[in-house]
Amino acid sequence: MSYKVLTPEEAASLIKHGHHIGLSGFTPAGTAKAVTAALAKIAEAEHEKGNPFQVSVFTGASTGDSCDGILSRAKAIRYRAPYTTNVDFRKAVNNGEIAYNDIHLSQMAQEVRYGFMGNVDIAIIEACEVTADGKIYLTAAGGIAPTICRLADKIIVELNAAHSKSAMGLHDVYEPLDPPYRREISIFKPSDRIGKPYIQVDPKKIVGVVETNWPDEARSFAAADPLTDKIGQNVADFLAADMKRGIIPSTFLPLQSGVGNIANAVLGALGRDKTIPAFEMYTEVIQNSVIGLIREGRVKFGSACSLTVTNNCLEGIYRDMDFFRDKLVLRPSEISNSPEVIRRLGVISINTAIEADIYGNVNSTHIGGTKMMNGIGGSGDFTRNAYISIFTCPSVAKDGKISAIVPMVSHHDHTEHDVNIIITEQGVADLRGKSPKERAQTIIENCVHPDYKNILWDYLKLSDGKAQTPQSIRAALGMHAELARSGDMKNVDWAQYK
Ligand code: 0RQ
Repeated sequence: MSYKVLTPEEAASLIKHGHHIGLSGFTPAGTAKAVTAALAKIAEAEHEKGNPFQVSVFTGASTGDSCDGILSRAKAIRYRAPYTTNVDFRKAVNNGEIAYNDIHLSQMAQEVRYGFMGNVDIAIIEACEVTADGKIYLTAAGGIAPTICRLADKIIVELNAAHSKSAMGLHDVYEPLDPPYRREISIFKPSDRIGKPYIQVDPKKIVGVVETNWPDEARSFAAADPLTDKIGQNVADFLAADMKRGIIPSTFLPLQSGVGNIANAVLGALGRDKTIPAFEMYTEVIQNSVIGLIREGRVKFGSACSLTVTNNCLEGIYRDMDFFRDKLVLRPSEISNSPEVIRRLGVISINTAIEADIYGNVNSTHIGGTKMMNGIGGSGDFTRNAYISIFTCPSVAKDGKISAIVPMVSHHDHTEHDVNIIITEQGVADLRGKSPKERAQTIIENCVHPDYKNILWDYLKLSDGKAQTPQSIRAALGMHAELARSGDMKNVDWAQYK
């Protein structure tokens, strides 16, 4: 080893109050773990002494508990961007303790490069190999690692033996030039490679290597249930029908799918539907279901930013790398989520909504309009630029007390201009080519739970309809107000708004 070997504690002691730290990883995959866990202990010790100790965290997407969880509980994060899924982080954000900047994942690296968030003091990069001449081989994710390695004053490498060296070669590392010199990103099919399999850094910037053996902290997903299966089947039926009538070419188009139980079930259903030919993925996250479909030959190629899979599944990929080598590529998030490439390839996007409104606007991030759930992630990158953009969700939440379809979303992430299809277990609303009034009819008819259909038809009657987008401005959030008042949206009484 030509670099200084540090303990996690020694490495963490290089990080000072007020520093901006940049982390490898995208979802819990490939994220630095040991140094952030040690940093939390330093923060706690400083807080006990009455000293301030907080850092800003720049990363690719969510991380694992050893980063967002431990640092949030230690009150060691001042600012963080982008997407996160950690429960303790969420609590701290919703208590107003952390400044959270929820930006599109494709924009994270470039906004750091543009200087929007300040400098990067220290990068902490998980690697499966680092060479004496400064080649860093990443593990299970691309994230923003190339950019933060280039910008950071110092780099700490977490050399993690839990990731096999067979991950070397999985990555295609490419960082675009900044405007006004940016050129096209020359990806014309999901399997195209345009970069190098490693990040090249100046070896003098690597201040130390921390040797670990710490598996990724990816969650496992709940098994599909009748509800998620029905949503998945509705998606598969819809896509098969669109292919049959020639809207989707017979070769099919690359798919993007979000994370979570519904996304996993949707992919399961697509894999089973043999009227859909074997397809490719141009996506940000590859979950267990996709790996199974690659093994079965149903998915021909997977381009992503991360392997967000269970550790068993990841070990299987590493073991069978000879099989997977020409079927997978991992890219930095600004490439996996590049609007330019998504538009060019004609990606079909499938993401999950928290709520949608009768006109097709979607809220993916906020509960009740104010409390952060996870973040927008890459859903906006894909939705805005997709060939067909799909949102899925169960028609009701919390034992039916909440309708996922409401008159007006309580927070806007994806607008009516970008959302093509909404799918619940009830059915499919195809919004393409429709006016707002036509969209309201098809969404209520096809996607709304029977308990809420009449409530939404009655809402529409509050307006005389003489508008492009009929709304009763006083009543538009009436179902949310009723939920806050009585705990059940079904109790809404439109009479008070007449
Ligand atoms: O609550 O956790 O208390 O049970 O929200 O909902 O149905 O379990 O669905 O796990 O797939 O998450 C949108 C959050 C869905 C996720 C979201 C409650 C519900 C439950 C979770 P509990 P489910 P999922 C890829 C692309 C945004 C970013 C994105 C997400 C909890 O998919 O973060 O797509 N997406 N990125 O009960 C109140 C409602 C509710 C509600 C659901 N209307 N009101 N609570 N819930 N609807 C990711 C990356 O970019 C890396």
